[in-house]
Amino acid sequence: MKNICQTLIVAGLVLLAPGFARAQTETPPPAETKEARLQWFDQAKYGLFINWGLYSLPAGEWKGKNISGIGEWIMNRAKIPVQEYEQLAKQFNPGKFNAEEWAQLAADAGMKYLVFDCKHHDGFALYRSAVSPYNVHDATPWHRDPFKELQTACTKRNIKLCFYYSQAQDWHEPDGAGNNWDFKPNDEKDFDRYLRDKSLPQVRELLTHYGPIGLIWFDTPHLMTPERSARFVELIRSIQPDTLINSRLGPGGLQDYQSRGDNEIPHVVTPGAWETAATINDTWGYKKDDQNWKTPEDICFKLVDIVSKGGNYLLNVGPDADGQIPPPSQEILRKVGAWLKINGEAIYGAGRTPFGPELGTPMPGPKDKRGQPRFDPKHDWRCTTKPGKLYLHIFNWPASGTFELAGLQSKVTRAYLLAGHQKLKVQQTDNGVTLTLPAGAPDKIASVICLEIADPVAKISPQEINAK
Ligand code: H79
Repeated sequence: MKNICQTLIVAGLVLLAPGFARAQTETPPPAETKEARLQWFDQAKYGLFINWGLYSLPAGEWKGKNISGIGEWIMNRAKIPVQEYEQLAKQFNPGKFNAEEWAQLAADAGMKYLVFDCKHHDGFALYRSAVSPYNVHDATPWHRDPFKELQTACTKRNIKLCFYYSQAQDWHEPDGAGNNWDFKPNDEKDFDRYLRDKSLPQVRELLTHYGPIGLIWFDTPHLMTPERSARFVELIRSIQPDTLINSRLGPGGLQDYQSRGDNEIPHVVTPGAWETAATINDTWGYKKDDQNWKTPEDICFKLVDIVSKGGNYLLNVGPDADGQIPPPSQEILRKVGAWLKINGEAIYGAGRTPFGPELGTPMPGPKDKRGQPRFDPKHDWRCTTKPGKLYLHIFNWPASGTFELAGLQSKVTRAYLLAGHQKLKVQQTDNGVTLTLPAGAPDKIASVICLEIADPVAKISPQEINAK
């Protein structure tokens, strides 16, 4: 009997072993290719960026003077000495901070990832750091770790937790880049000492103590070299090989995806994985006088425009020093979120437009201030795609009662509004299709029409695929 029991137990263990081994490794194996790493990012399309720090206290004003420019740059713009700026930490006590509310706002807004500013150029860490006492837990009367709280709140809602980290500029450190009002100029600093003693160890902490990190958003790679970039890449891949790295780490080759210029949306369809990070007013960090809010219509247009060109939209809010995301920001985000509730199918995981003329017209003449050819954009409609489907996002509802889609050669099998699935009449000719529309726009932001087509990828006549 004993022998039989032993045999059964051994056999059971052998049978259980594969499942047991799987249960032990909670995280899936690392993605082998960049494309596999990027899968969630391509699905996600829309993320919340949060610039929050000591700069939220002065909120654009220093010693009674308005300091022009973006709010989080106040230390640099007013050349505030480190000893003075540091004192702000003693006042940082955000009684209204609530990670659950922030994450819920992102969820209500339809955002799928959240990028939290864990250390901006001012050098102050917004998480509990053992590397430097200049951090939110140890240097403020608040003694909390907002990044930890956000980890819990985001995990609950299936929002990918990500962080911004200023790897090169650090105005608090003698050897960090950027502060030439307290310290030596950049070319006389021991920048490698700063990387070794603060920047790399803090990135290590952030990748070790906060669970899976979706992406790291590096910025302003002053003094970075290919060799210095490689140290970060090696560190990141050794701890969390699936974490995406944006293109502002430094020279040494594109890591995982391209960050476009701040607030820059390309004019035309753009290959590869890319993201536009942009402000909801004119600043990233909170500024009390900046009330120049973009409208929900504008944010929605930018989201659709970016997705139709192949990118992601990382929209920023600047919470105030109490920890409150300004109510106008919240209202805008929720309005776009309500639109996404109905029309999200045409955004999440959707592909680029197969057309082009709807984006606008290239113009002759000198390049613009970003060095791009000049372009006269159009705002009437945009197109996104899924296999066998075209989504037409109509921003300017035609008064004629019909919508002409020139150049579509694929047979349309069904046409309907995403809102309410109301069917639309389709007339197909050699030149494309004509849709008969209801008299008024069903949605005041943008009405989305789904065309189901007989081909997985739409066939378009060549003359309609310009502007690319
Ligand atoms: O976190 C946000 C910005 O603080 C950061 N990137 C986004 C995501 C950023 N770092 N540098 N810059 C943006 C560009 C800085 C431009 C400047 Fe200026 C021109 C700095 C000094 C002159 C603008 C104008 C800021 C101060 C005056």
